[in-house]
Amino acid sequence: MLTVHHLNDSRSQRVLWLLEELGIDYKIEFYQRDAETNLAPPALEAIHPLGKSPVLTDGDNTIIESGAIIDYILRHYGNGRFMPKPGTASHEQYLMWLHYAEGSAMLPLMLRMYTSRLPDGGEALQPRINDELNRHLGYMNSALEGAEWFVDNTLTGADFQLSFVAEIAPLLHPGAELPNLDAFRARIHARPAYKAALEKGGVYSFGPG
Ligand SMILES: N[C@@H](CCC(=O)N[C@@H](CS)C(=O)NCC(=O)O)C(=O)O
Repeated sequence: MLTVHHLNDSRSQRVLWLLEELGIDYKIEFYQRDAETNLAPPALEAIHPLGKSPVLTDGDNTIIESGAIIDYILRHYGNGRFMPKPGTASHEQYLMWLHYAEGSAMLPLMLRMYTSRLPDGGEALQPRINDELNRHLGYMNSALEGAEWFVDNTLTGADFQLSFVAEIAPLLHPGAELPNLDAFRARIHARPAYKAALEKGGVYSFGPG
């Protein structure tokens, strides 16, 4: 049985959304962030030493990294859905965006989150972080020009992975003009499977307002 080790208010929400879209059986093991530190509880370290969420367990397989988890689910349980055919140029684009989300787009967002907790708000670093946020979020916004989804204008695993970037961007880079990214987020939030995933996953502060 597929089991998602799910932390409230976290990247694992997008994995639940994917599983709801696929309509396959899965189980959720719930973990709560510490009210003071916001960190995951030590119980998650018993599943994987990093103690981060999401973790997917499936028989003998324990998989971390949401991009790898999405890809694993699609390869093993997707029946061809949400993934361009391997060997095609579209598949290369799917892999590129799947890696891009955590490999590049999340970095300036995380820098903004952590530096803003410094006593002076990390003032000296903010211009550089702003440039990077504009560069990456602007890149995503232009990739969506005239398209609803990132690859072939068809919903793929890349969109599930990029959904978290689109969800936290307005909180960490407010006021940026990103109309296509805003529409992407709204499109995701309107999907019945997304709403079902929200109900199953519990507290998630980055969903529809
Ligand atoms: N790149 C990883 C990031 C995993 C990660 O940092 N997860 C956060 C939740 S969004 C977490 O578990 N935070 C709790 C902690 O660090 O204790 C992924 O995409 O799965």
